[in-house]
Amino acid sequence: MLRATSKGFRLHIGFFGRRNVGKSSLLNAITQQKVSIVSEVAGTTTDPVEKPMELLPIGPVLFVDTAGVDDVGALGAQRIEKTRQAIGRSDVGVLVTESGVWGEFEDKLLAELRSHGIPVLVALNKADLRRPAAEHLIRFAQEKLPYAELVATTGEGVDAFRAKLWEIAPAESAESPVVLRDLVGPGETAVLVMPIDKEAPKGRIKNLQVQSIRDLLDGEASCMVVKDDGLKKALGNLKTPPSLVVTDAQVFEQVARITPDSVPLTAFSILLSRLKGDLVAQTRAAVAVETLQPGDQVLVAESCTHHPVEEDIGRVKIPRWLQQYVGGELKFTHVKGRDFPQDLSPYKLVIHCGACMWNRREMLSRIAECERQGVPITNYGLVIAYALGILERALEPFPEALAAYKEAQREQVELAAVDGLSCLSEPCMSLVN
Ligand SMILES: Nc1nc2c(ncn2[C@@H]2O[C@H](COP(=O)(O)OP(=O)(O)OP(=O)(O)O)[C@@H](O)[C@H]2O)c(=O)[nH]1
Ligand code: SF4
Ligand SMILES: [Mg+2]
Repeated sequence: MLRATSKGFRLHIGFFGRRNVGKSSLLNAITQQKVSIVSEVAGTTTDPVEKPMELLPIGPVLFVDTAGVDDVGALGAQRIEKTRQAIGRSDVGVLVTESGVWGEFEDKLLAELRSHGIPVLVALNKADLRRPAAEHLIRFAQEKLPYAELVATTGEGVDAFRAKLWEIAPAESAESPVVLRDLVGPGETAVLVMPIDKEAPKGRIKNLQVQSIRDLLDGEASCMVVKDDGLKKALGNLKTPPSLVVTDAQVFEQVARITPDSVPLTAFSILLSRLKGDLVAQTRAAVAVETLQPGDQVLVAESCTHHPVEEDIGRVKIPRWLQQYVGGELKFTHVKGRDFPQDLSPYKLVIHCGACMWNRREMLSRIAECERQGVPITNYGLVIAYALGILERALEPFPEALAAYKEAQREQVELAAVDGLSCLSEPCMSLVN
């Protein structure tokens, strides 16, 4: 079953502002549905409310209605944190105010939205109660800050608001993301290897694999989908070798053995790192495994809460391998979803899932935070490929990442020579067993 556009590929549009300014009313007006609860009581929305929709002409979007962030107190602090996280994953920020009201709060919020480098649209709501103040409009014009006047409760001005959103939405939001079609030319063939074992959810195919098929078809390429035990036969049946083999990292080793060296090979998780994260930075971080020492703390993070296969990799396989590799116990902390520690200083390394359910901005914001705090962040597939000694081969389709990998390895070899540490050339094979 092909899925509709997944959450990760939608343009995320966040609504932010004080309590009671009409953020939820605006979401309901634009979607013409009762998505979010509206009331005259300030602080009605407590957790972010998400609504995916096709917003023409922008395309697939995800609206995120947030809690008003002028709260104080313990509960307020939690809300503020969730709203802050929602800013981190927004591609466009809508700053909702009551028409005629603009204070220090709005200044700070605007500055925070801008610090994330996203376009901002000011929604001057409740325009039926008060006209916008002239001084505010002058300021918006001076700062080239787009705004729209509206009355969310009647829908007045919502069409103009939608048009403004289209004007400020990042140009690339209208383009389909390229998953792998740049690696497989029109008329060429890619082979996708998907192990279907007892852990695979029944009747379902992972998001990225579905998107890969669609992407190849959009690029006028062909695609052959096989299970790992069918790969040898499939390759033998092809008259022309495929331009690329992409495999699930779980069966990387077997697939690498079967696929001739002349055929480029990579993993879905490496495609994910390029699509959702920063392949160069996450590759360098995979090599940082070499710096781990017994007793170090490692953070293992997953973007969603419902993937038993990833859970097994994150909780069992990667910890086992890393501990054997460093020759002693490591302390693992596992987190899921948006539950990510603010202080990363205890951790030597962050190992993240592929974040297939997230948009790129959110993953990039997480990577940027790790970099800011000086903690390397890699992903499951990159660590597995590194463990199996096939990361170099798997990076061949991505010259920039390959160069970063070789450089990081050189640096580690130099460090090892200085410290008299062990080799880098004998990757540990125990992860697969
Ligand atoms: N007159 C008028 N009232 C509005 C308008 N938009 C919203 N309201 C009212 O303002 C109140 C708050 O609306 P909400 O949409 O719940 O506001 P919110 O910003 O989501 O509030 P929190 O979730 O508490 O942060 C409700 O009573 C709405 O009916 C508008 O354009 N004009
Ligand atoms: S845990 Fe990560 S990689 Fe797995 S399904 Fe969730 S978002 Fe995707
Ligand atoms: Mg609300």
